[in-house]
Amino acid sequence: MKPHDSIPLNFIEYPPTEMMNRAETFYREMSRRRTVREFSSRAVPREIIEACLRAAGTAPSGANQQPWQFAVVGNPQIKSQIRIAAEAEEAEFYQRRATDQWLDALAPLGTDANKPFLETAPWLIAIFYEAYGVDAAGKRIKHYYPLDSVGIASGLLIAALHHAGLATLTHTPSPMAFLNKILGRPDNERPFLLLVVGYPAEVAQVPNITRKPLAAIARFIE
Ligand code: IYR
Repeated sequence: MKPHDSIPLNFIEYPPTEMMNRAETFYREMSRRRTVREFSSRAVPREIIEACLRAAGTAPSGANQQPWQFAVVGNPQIKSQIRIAAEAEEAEFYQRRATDQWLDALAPLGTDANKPFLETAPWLIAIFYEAYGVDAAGKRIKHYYPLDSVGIASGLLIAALHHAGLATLTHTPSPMAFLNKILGRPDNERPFLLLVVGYPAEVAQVPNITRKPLAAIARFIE
């Protein structure tokens, strides 16, 4: 490696049995995560969301540019504006834009253009990636792998929220440019995901779908 500013790594080593236990426990915890589409209006303290966002902000990113922005909406008027704009796009999608093949693929999920959860859930986290940076003088800074980076950060955020005891929905109305307008975000910030966060409704049901077994998603070349 070339000379560069460095500090000691803060690494913790566990005995192998403890490693196995931690790996299994984490898997079991994550396997309980389900995308939820019926939310309670129960309040969720902002501090919990903040701690989960700090975890998301630890994600690796291209050249450590951390090209992500999280706009966290709890304001009922803004949530309502987001719902109206998202449902307009979704109506277009379900009535015109989606191919029959796409609608068939979505059938097991039971989704439609109605998105009441955008108002019911206490928090909406609009996640943006910075397509490019802007320095103090207003000059553009090239960003490397911003989409990939924000995807990783979003994965960590979903895991952190689930681990904290909250339900999430990865919602992607398309196109999502209305989020820039409603939330006043600049042009270099591009919407990536609208994450709906809260407690599930007491009656919440989820689609009866399964996850692929390990053998179908991984192979070992030893
Ligand atoms: N954005 C629409 C449609 C939709 C698309 C996919 I791919 C999904 O996995 C789920 C939904 C909607 O939110 O209803």
